[in-house]
Amino acid sequence: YSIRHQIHHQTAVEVEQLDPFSLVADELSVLANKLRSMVIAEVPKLASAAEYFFKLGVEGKRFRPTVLLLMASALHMPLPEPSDGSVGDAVSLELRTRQQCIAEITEMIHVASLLHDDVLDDADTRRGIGSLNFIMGNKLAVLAGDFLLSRACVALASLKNTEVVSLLATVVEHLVTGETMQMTSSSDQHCSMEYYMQKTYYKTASLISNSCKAIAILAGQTTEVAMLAYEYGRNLGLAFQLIDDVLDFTGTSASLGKGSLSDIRHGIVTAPMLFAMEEFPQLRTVVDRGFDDPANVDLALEYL
Ligand code: GRG
Repeated sequence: YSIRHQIHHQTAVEVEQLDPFSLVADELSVLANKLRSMVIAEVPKLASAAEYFFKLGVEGKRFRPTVLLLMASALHMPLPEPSDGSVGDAVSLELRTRQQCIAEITEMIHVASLLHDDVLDDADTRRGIGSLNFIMGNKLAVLAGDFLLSRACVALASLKNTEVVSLLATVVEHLVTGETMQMTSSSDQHCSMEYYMQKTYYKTASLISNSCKAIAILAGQTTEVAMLAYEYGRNLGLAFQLIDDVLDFTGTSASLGKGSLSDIRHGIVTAPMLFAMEEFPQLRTVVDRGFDDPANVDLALEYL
């Protein structure tokens, strides 16, 4: 309500200049504390691994929670009165708290996927510091990711909404599917914009779109509104990854918080390369040679 109230009293230009992150700054700091309390583990080694990316200063941009908290504000609806005259389910949380829970679950799934991704890519930096696998080794990084997924599942179950559980559980399958599709993105048969967009949906947009839809479902919105929330998240997620893929070519290690040119070095073909291949078909032969040889990376970069 307070966000809607703030926006209502602004002119169109002022609304355009609003910083979305600052609109939910208070809720983001509540979320940060909640996440820190949710990732406490029994065994000290696992505890320090699990909390690694939830510490102050290395929390990341919090893009997904910000989108979800804003979506929650936009779709805020009162909880229906319990029909049986009771005070309501003892564990039923306030709607807003339930929606905040989606933001927390989404961030935990996201961080789990980053931890596993860094192991798969053998990446040594993330968010401007050493990746967890670099600091504590691959084994602990995999286990910490599994631990976060488990905590996300428990939080998801506490919402007691089977549709929402199913949506977010499917997202984990999508993340794995997208990551697997990416492994063959440079092969001739997969070098297409269609394949790239499908992979990008699974790898990045599914988490954002399905969690936006979950927010709408929890708010008791109609199927139509839930689908609009989903479409909004899907497009935002696709745009987010497209920009991320461009930045991989144009950014610096300092601005990215991790090494640049990481995709091409891993033989991953993304949108900038696909556009360049459309314009320069001879780039195909460079891609076919693979990018183990740095000279071939340099050659491909000349076309971009
Ligand atoms: C264990 C859930 C799980 C998945 C395994 C490894 C894997 C399958 C999926 C990886 C998916 C992945 C890393 C997609 C990239 C998404 C992306 C654009 C990440 C960067 O997001 P930012 O910029 O990161 O929001 P910060 O650091 O700001 O949170």
